[in-house]
Amino acid sequence: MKKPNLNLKRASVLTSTLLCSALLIAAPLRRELNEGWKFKQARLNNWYPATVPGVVHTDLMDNKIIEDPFFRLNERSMQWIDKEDWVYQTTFHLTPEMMERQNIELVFKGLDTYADVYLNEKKILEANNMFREWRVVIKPHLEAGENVLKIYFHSPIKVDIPKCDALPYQYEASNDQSENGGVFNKKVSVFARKAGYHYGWDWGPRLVTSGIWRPVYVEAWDDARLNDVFIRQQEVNKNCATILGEIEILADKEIEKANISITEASSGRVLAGQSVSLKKGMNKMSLPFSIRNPKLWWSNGLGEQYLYDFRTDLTIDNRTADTQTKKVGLRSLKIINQPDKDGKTFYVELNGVPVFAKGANYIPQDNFLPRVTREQYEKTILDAANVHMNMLRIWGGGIYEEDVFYELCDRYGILVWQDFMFACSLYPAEGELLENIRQEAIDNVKRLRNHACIALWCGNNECNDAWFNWGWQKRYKKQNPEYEQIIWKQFNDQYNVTLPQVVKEYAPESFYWPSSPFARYDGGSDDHNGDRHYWEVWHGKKPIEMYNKERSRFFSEYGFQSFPEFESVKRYAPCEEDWNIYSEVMMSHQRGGAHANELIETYLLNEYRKPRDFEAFLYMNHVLQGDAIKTAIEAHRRDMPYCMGTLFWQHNDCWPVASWASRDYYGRWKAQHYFTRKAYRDILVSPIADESGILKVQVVSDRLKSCGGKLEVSVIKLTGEVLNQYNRNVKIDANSSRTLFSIPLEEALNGARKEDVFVHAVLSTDKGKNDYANNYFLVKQKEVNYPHVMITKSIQPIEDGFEVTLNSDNFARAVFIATGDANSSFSDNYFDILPGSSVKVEVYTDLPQNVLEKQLKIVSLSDEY
Ligand code: BMA
Repeated sequence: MKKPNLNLKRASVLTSTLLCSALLIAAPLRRELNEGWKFKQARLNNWYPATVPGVVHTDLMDNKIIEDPFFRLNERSMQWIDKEDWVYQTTFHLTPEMMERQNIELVFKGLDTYADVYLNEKKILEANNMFREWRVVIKPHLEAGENVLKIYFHSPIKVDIPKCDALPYQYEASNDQSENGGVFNKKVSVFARKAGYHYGWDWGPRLVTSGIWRPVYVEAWDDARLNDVFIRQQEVNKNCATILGEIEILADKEIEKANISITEASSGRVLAGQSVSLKKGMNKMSLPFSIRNPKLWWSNGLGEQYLYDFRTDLTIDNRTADTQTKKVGLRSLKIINQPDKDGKTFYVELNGVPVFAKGANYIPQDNFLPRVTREQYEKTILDAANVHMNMLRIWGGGIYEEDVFYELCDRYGILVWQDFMFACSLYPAEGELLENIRQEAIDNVKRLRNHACIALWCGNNECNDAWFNWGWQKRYKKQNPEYEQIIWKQFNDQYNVTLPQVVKEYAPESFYWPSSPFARYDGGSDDHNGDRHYWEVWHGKKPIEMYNKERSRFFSEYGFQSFPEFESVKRYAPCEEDWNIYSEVMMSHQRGGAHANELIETYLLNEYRKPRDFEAFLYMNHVLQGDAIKTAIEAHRRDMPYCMGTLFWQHNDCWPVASWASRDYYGRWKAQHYFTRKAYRDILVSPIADESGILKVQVVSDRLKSCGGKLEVSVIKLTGEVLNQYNRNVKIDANSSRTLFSIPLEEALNGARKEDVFVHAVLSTDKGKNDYANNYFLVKQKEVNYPHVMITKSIQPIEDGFEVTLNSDNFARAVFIATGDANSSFSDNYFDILPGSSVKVEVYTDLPQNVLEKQLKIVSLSDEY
């Protein structure tokens, strides 16, 4: 289990340049403007203190003007905020040393969204895209003493409603909750280059923010500075990495002689160096170099995540004018999308090896983005790495993530499927707006292209499928064929021309995929080409066992809903009257509506028996969700190499809600996340009975080397009697999926009834060091004859908590342990205890032993009926 790395470099705008500025006289000076800010409603006069970076909702909360929007029904009374304009203001002095520099610029890493910026009452910028960075020359407008920086944020709703009203047609935006925002059917989200989920989603509230959401700083420099460094990996293999350092230098005058070099910081070895003359303006140069026998970067589970520190130095007159260090993992990464006998493949090839992608879809961690801490980022990525994920998909309705997200993915080996920020909508992509989109793409491709973790760039989420398969194209055509043509042209210009051009120009070795899911340019997705979002289980109401039948070359989405666990529910719905999934409060935290609740209930009663109360319902909902996704993951892995990826929907929540997430907003793992940890291990042992009455055990290995092992398959009564036990010595091929055991089920059952037994398969490998176990049931959970269980516990103190040993007389299914409202975490949960056996769990908690003894709740499935 990987633990947080406390020494992780702080991701801030103040990176190496600032550190060096103390030592090197000429280096650019930077000063973050994060102090002294105040804000007000534009049409009123009361100023309040503000936090920068931040957004208006959190500032209103900090000043006790509004309550927590996530609590009970509070979101509803906060819809006025996005219809107001807001003003943020601060004053600053620059040191004489900064003021003396020839060039002084103001840099905004992010403004949300329609922002007019004034310096000393002079308008210096009109920003209109949350995802772009803005840099303004301010030297001419600066005062030697106090400077006033004021930012006027226009209501994104008021700015965009007229654009919506002016059109004879509407742009589709299926998740925009305009009614909840009090603007009827005016789906304005498509007009703003702003995170789509702010306007509501089927797991998210409508809270449309404004604010200085990323750092703002002043940068002062003389002569020249490094504008950008791209460590372009042209070809990497185990013998050699061929690299081009593509460097942009901005000079304020002609400089006859400068020197540029790239050094491997840890060894001090200079890899490339060149003497150059600089012209006034932007200078672009390429420094080729190679590294023999490079240490390669691997995704989680396949090897080390080695990162080189490449330092680029710009020297003028023997003084370092600027320096930048990039941490870079060297790897060859390709997406193999080639015709084969079944259709067209879709998989990651890393350092020449086909990699089965195991992971999840990721949405922003909060509606109020700037308050997500580094610790939360680290936990989020570790919660992926520690359940053996190797990929996260940054979904297109959120944001291009913070730098720290990608640094952590580089560090822990999580490949990133990066969507551009477009989802489930059509966008007015022409003229200025298309140019705005192009600039946004350039900013973000340039910002992220050095990260080893970036696996691919993808045009959007589901827009292509929506056009062809959800009836959108037909609807426009019916309304007016001209509208269909206009919108399709914009669509094509955006996803099939502009975005791929940007990727080709700024990250030439990267792969661009027009949409997710995608199969071909003239139609929707399918099951034998490209990637697929499979929602027939859940949205399509198909039975869970369909996961065992449906195929794809790469499942980039599928999911199953659950509510958060009871302790989490109590934080946002604390009143007893709330404790019913149809209560007003619970419904407001279920954005799939009553329909989604009914789906959970229907699936639950199809698969399990009736839970005895609300709390039991929440627990059983978790087991249901966990079992469903476990079924899907195992099926997808068994189907490799036809299928080469499985990313469930979704890794996290942005507020407390019923959703498809496997961890709730407060970071608590649901059953699904614990089940995922087992299902995503490097080796999967997956028993399954097929329709012809054969019980087989399939073993899937992601390892790059073959290994031997002992496979033991037992058919056991839930009360403990072993009916049959089979032992096989097996060889497990590298990167393979094979059936290593099969037997007629009748024979294995030995006359026992399916309802009374479970199949237990264990593979022991690596000289007995590793056991891979799995339990399998031959009937639906509601038909299993779970006997009543007696679980006894004993508790031993350990560092940071206690070791709890649980013993059960009979088979105990999905044993859930909880410590009430205490903030505890568990080494495992929702685990099975075999009849007459024990399981040891570590509980990390602040509770003293006597309180834990009293408070520890232990539940298993048979108790909850
Ligand atoms: C997928 C996503 C999201 C959505 C989820 C659940 O298709 O792309 O837009 O939230 O389904 O419905």
